[in-house]
Amino acid sequence: YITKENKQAYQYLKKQLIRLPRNEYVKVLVVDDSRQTRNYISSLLVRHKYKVIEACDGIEALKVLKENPEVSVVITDNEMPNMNGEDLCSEIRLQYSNDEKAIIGISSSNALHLSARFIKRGANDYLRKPFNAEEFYCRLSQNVDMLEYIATIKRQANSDYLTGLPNRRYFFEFTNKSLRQKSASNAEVGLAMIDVDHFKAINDNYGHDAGDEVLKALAHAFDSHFPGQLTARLGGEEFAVYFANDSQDESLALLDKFRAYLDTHSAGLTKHNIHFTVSIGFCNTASTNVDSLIKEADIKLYEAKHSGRNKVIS
Ligand code: GH3
Ligand code: MG
Ligand code: MG
Ligand code: MG
Ligand code: MG
Repeated sequence: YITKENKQAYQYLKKQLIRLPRNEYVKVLVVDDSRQTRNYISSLLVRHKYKVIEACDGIEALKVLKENPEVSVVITDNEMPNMNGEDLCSEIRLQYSNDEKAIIGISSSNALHLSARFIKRGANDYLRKPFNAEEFYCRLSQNVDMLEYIATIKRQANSDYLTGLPNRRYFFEFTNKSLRQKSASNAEVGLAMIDVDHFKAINDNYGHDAGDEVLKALAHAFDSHFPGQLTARLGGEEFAVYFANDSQDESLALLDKFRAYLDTHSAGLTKHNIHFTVSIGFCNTASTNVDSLIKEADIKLYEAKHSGRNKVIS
């Protein structure tokens, strides 16, 4: 169904060379039982630098999605053997949310309300065949924009603006989910509370900006010292590390190495050569509730503070 109109649109686009570099990161799954239609849609996508993968029916599409988790858009026909497009939408929505994958239904059927049916089953958009290539590009691009907006908002909602670390909200959601999963196996987890020593004095002596710089340097140091753990800024100059896969000895060794590293290297981490240290409280139990873990780690942190600071207490 390469219409004259489509051909004209092709020529137009060729001249315009509308190319969005981000398309190169977007992988689209094209689902249609007609090889000719698949080839046509794929050629439109490739022309705009999208990555493309194909499937000939709903069953194969689900398999392809499982094997290619990076696919973010599914463009699907409705009438296909084994599993049609509407059923495919429902199946996709059982497994993937709207913010992970966009679905665009495409059909030449005259069936009443097919567009509404597609959307009710979880599609984000619908195009009637034969379609205009430019409309196709616009709608696809809008759906990709939407996925990107959601990803940006999610990233911002879950991270701390100053340090870029996961924030309190993310930390609680992640650890509570992890603890629920672990409670079945009664596995032990560890939690450390890390607090900068005499941070108020740093602000007072060097200014608030220098204090911010210390917090950023500290967050940066987490990356190399806790590569397999979740680290977060819970607020102020208070940070947490969640150990889901380490023994108590391993966790304590990492924490004390971190503490010692800051004691000897922290001055070199900031512009103003500010030497700073941290106190750490650690607990390790089979709790199912992150609040109780934090409470326990906080008690240990308090002990670390009151017995001289710059130490790890468990
Ligand atoms: P301690 O060793 O007992 O932990 O003493 P401290 O001075 O570190 O603790 P305190 O709780 O008295 O002071 C924490 C200070 O952290 C107070 C607050 O103004 C400052 N603070 C909180 N958030 C920020 C921030 O984002 N940037 C800066 N620069 N300072 C912050
Ligand atoms: Mg078909
Ligand atoms: Mg304090
Ligand atoms: Mg402090
Ligand atoms: Mg504090």
